[in-house]
Amino acid sequence: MHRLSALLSRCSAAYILLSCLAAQVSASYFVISEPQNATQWVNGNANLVQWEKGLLDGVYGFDVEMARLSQDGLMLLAMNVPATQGKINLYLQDVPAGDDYFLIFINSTNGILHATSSRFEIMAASSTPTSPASLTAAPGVPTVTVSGGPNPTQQFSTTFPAIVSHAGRRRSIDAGLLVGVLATGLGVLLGAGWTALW
Ligand SMILES: *[C@@H]1O[C@H](CO)[C@@H](O)[C@H](O)[C@H]1NC(C)=O
Ligand SMILES: CC(=O)N[C@H]1CO[C@H](CO)[C@@H](O)[C@@H]1O
Repeated sequence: MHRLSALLSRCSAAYILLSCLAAQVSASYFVISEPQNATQWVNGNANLVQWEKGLLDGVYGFDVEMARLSQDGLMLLAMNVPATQGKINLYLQDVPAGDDYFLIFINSTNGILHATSSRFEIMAASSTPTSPASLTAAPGVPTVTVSGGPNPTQQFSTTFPAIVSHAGRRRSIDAGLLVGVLATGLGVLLGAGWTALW
């Protein structure tokens, strides 16, 4: 966790900076059960991501990001993943091989971190995994395509539809934000007028 916060605090993209400022770790039960430490993913394949979480924690969805321990930068993989889904597949394309990858489940809007995975390995296309336990892609769940390495200017590869259960809350937050923005704008206008008078 310490390493992650160090990593996040070093990141520079404005959007990530916002997450860094607000970063908080949610306290509820939330475990990424796949990939595990021994998991080896191979480029050119769909690979399974699976999670378990508390039912009553009020988390209906999250954003999936991937990072490396040895490098700065995040890969933004999927936004608004429905929590009840339980699993998604990641299809890898030209992702640099390395044994220091981990997944981050976060709400990148408010910066609340839900879970991080164990460290796992990504292998070059057509490599043969040596670990016996690597699970194959699950049928009937969405597959998100991931290409390339960390890139600070990239957007989320896939965005799922907005999570409906939060619609009411989001509207009220937006209203609050709007009032704040209007008030700030008014303040700036008043300030400008004041300066002009003098
Ligand atoms: C992230 O948090 C915001 C604000 O609390 C909320 O409106 C949004 O639905 C959350 N994102 C997901 C994917 O649940
Ligand atoms: C907890 C953990 O990360 N254990 C091991 C996972 O695998 C790497 C090598 O791939 C080991 O260095 C870690 O000790």
